[in-house]
Amino acid sequence: MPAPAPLPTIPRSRRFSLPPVMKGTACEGCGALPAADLLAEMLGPRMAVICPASCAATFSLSYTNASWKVPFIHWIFESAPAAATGLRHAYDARGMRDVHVVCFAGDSGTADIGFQALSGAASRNENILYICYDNEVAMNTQGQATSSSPARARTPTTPKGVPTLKKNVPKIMAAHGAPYVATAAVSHLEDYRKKLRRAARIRGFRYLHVLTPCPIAWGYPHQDTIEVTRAAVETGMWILYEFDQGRMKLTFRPKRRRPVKEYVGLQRRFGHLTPREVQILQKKVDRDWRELR
Ligand SMILES: Cc1ncc(C[n+]2csc(CCOP(=O)(O)OP(=O)(O)O)c2C)c(N)n1
Ligand code: SF4
Ligand SMILES: [Mg+2]
Repeated sequence: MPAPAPLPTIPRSRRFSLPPVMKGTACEGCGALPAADLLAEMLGPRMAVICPASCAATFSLSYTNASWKVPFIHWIFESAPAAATGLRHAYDARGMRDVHVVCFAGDSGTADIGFQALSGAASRNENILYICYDNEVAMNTQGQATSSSPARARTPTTPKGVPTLKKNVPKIMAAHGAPYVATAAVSHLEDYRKKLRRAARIRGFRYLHVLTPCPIAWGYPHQDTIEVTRAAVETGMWILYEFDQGRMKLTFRPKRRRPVKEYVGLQRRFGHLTPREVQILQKKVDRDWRELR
């Protein structure tokens, strides 16, 4: 029987200048793709990836195409860290301790349905690397709000804006005593690269939380993914830091923080906000930074 014709792929944004480690079927401008790309570049080929239901699972496997060039398991939504635990122990039993076992999961799979398994694996200090790519919605099922959605963002399930604050999963992971916890963003790839390198050297539970915008859910032109992510970091809406063996360090400090309105103004999901509401968001960011200092 002739081999099936390859499925058409959507071209990737020209702004991602990384080598094509991944060739998935993500939408153009998908922030999750460079996050996966750099992971594959840094840790491949001695890596196995467990990915719960999510956009990443969808763009990683389609029909007969697999994007990753390493063992890849598309796992059920709620228990990727439990599966990773089993795989880790299986590799160890075979003496394959140098293989990195990595969970690559969305924010809903991390902060909501997968949280129990995540907390369990962190408490047991399992020797796995967990990467949450955060597009701040459950995008694979049309963009419902998650507990990682930011306050006031409009989603299909919160048409008037999310009424609660974004859950701070990295801090919760640090409170578990995990040896390495860090945040990252696809606008600051060198910072992300360093954190992947550091995480790869440490044994025990490691957690990276990467901000990976989705042009469709956030409402901006697909070619602006890097600019939008950079605005998140430079306004202080997303803070780059690490907890290395319990010691907290900021890894990027904007010289002059840009006003929050420059970030929210780029996205339709915040288009309903009044100047007063933007001011409230600004005050919250100012408070967070004062606390950090
Ligand atoms: C037990 C269970 N409930 C619901 C779903 C449907 N489902 C698949 S992916 C998904 C959302 C995933 O959101 P997230 O983890 O943020 O990843 P994203 O899709 O945003 O990349 C949901 C609700 C499922 N697969 N399994
Ligand atoms: S819907 Fe958004 S998160 Fe999902 S693949 Fe497309 S751009 Fe990426
Ligand atoms: Mg998501």
